Amino acid sequence: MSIFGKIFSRENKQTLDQGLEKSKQSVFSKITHAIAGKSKVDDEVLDNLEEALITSDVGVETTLRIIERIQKRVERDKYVGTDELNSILRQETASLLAENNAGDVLDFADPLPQKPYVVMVVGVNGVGKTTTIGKLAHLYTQAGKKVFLGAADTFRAAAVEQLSIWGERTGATVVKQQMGSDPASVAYDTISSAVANNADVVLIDTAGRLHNKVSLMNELTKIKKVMQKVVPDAPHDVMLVLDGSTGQNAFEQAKQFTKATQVTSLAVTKLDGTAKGGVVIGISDQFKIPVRYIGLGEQAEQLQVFNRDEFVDSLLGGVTSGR
Ligand SMILES: Nc1nc2c(ncn2[C@@H]2O[C@H](COP(=O)(O)OP(=O)(O)O)[C@@H](O)[C@H]2O)c(=O)[nH]1
Ligand SMILES: [Mg+2]
Repeated sequence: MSIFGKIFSRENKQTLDQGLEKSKQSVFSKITHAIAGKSKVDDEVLDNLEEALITSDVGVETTLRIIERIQKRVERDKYVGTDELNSILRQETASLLAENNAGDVLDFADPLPQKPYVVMVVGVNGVGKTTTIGKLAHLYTQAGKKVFLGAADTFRAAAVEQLSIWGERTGATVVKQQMGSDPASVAYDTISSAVANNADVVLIDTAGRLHNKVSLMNELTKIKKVMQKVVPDAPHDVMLVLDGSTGQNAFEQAKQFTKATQVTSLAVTKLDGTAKGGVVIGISDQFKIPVRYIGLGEQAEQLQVFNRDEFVDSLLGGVTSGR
């Protein structure tokens, strides 16, 4: 079954709308300002819209791409009223994201491509890695999957403890060693144990130290190599977690990590309580890596599969006229 039918229930849309409320308000007022007193979309309106998007954390390059698309439509259609601008903006933004296949995801209940399906979760300290893993454990166990979690962030005792709590809460099995042990060894234990127990999904938590690119690269490479002794094509997904509330800083982290390791998916957290939600559009466009999940709160149910159309609708919806 497609996720559109199942995952995007009305409750999900509500969670998304509520989570993006601040971002939406901020974008809304900027766009309203951009078209104030204008009935026709002209160069001045487009300049103002450009500024509105850039200051909404969409990012310069992505903003320019969106504006260019709108400009083409305006040229083609000759007269475009500002009352149509919002729907054009939504259409063009959604189709820009579609080019990267962002938002094409599986249902949690669907069979996974490999068994066990191994996900290594990376990102700097505090972005929400452990929380996202806990939420995923919840969603997968709810869908009937057997989940193993690897506590490979061994640098802080609290990190192992935090993952154990998510294990208790969700029924996922947590594999851990004492604090300070070798992360690669924890990853090895987790995968061995997952294979022996016929698990469906393995989520490996890692420490988010970004002191320098070389040491980060070495550490992640070592963890990967050790995993491959048990499951030769593991990890099947390297998921980078980014804190959306840091706006442009999240861009920077994505740049650093994609240089250090091959990132295959993204999760953007903490979109609730920030006005910087536009960053998801820029990140999704610029890195050509699918944004798979978004975090809209601390609760397990507040992690969502990223759906570009719903996201664009929630973030940019509702502005109809400047007159
Ligand atoms: N509001 C909100 N808080 C979040 C979200 N994701 C994580 N957090 C909080 O961010 C803090 C750091 O998260 P944690 O998972 O420990 O980050 P880690 O160091 O990357 O593992 C915790 O207090 C989490 O509850 C989210 O989507 N929304
Ligand atoms: Mg953690």
